[in-house]
Amino acid sequence: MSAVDRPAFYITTAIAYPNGAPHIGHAYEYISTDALARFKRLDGYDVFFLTGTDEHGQKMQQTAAAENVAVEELAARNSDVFERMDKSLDISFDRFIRTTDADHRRASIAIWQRMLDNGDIYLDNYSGWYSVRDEAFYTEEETTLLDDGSRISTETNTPVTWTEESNFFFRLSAYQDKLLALYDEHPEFIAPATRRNEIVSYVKAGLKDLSISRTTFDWGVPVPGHPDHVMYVWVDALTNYLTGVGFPETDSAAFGKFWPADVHIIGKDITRFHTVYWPAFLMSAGVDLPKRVFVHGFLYNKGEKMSKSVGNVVDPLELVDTYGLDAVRFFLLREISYGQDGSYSHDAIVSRINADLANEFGNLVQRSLTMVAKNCGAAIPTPSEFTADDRALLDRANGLLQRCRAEFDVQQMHLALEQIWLTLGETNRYFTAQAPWTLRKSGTEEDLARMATVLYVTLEVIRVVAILTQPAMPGSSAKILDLLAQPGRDFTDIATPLAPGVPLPAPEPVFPRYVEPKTDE
Ligand code: ME8
Repeated sequence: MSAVDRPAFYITTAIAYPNGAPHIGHAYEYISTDALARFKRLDGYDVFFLTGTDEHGQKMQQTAAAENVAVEELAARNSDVFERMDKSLDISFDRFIRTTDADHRRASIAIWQRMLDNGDIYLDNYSGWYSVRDEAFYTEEETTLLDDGSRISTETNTPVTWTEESNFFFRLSAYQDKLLALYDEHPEFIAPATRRNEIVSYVKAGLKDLSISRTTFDWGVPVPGHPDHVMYVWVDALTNYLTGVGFPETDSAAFGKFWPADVHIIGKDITRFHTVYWPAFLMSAGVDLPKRVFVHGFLYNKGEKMSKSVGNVVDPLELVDTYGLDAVRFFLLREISYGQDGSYSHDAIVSRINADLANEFGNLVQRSLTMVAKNCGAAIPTPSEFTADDRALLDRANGLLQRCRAEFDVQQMHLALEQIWLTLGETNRYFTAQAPWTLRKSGTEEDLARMATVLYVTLEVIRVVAILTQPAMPGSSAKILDLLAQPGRDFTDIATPLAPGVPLPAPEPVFPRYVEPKTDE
């Protein structure tokens, strides 16, 4: 099928603030979004996967000043670090957008103009409590006065300062009913449901107009006709999702094909921006709304919060060096219920590597392929008639695609992987019960034929599983499919069973056990 015939699927991550190095929370978001993008590609979609960096705003300017570098330089340097990390993590993005890109500036000005033309932008005096770290305003009631006389946001514990300026405002208050109608008519717009409920209550409580320009610093997209104002960083940041597919050229092929986005993947701290402000901006600008915003949880290091601003950051690439890329990807996708908070620790990662990858999967691959190499002429064995047990297992493997698809469609990758591993568990039990090594020892013609059938069935399940684990573990899955000499790796290829007689390369271990490095005593 050519790209023209394939259905479109547009998926995005949040764009990160490049005011520091990426942490494991960022890596988690990219890996999970990547798994979703890869799944759709393998399932026949023409996927556009957008990620990148959010480079404007006061936070960036302040960090640059503190580090004594030009803000452009800080942004470029750190944006490169993010892009390099994406590549090291096998993130299959189609574009890495930077909000300092020229086309993004055009898109931001265009959306502003559309909101202005719709009568939703006006100039007014503003005073309020601003948190630079959150790049957000708080009302007095949303802040707490500390003993030392300073004030913080009650929700996020970040310092706030009293800010007074003449700002442009967006008439957010006018969108309360429209937003509530959206959540009502499209309950799938915000997931998981707990996030949706929070947002519905928040909007029901009433919306104030939103300050959307700044005059106290200049690192941002200038407001059209008012060069003394820069756009509030979130106006420009959210617009990246439109820039990525060609806005403001709404007649362009890319925009026609990919907008509205199928799903924005974000973390829980930016839900309000994506499910209240963003749809309101788009309604005002007369642009279709994204179909869904999926909110993932936060990752905690053994239960402890880490963030760039706090400084207890774990370098994702160090984890990859220690455990291997696919082990880290698998761990994050399998261990954490997508949409909920999760924790990682050395012991938890090692346990997934040794139990799920080495024992359940790697061992099965190694044992079956070694037997085939030694006893079946190093080629896909020729099965004889299938027994009821063989058929049950093959049917189960063939049904996996549908189950995985149902889970991936609602971003529940951990449940898809659980299904796959239940099937691997079943296959291990089958392999032990059928004991092909005993059949080989017996050596009768009948038993050898049965051994070939058992090995064929086992390899066939491994083939289907390896095709389906590609979104989670692209490298290792490809290696297994190489060991099975299988060029057909799309989901449509699942329906074509292994062809007997195809020569196989020498087996190699794919998922080694994690062994603690020896320490000097
Ligand atoms: O919020 N665990 O950028 P950012 C999981 N520029 N996810 C985490 C996390 C953690 N510990 N910490 C952060 C921004 N994240 C804005 C986004 S989008 C138009 C603009 C997630 O670098 C966070 O929730 O602070 C967000 O989805 C992403 O990492 C980037 O965070």
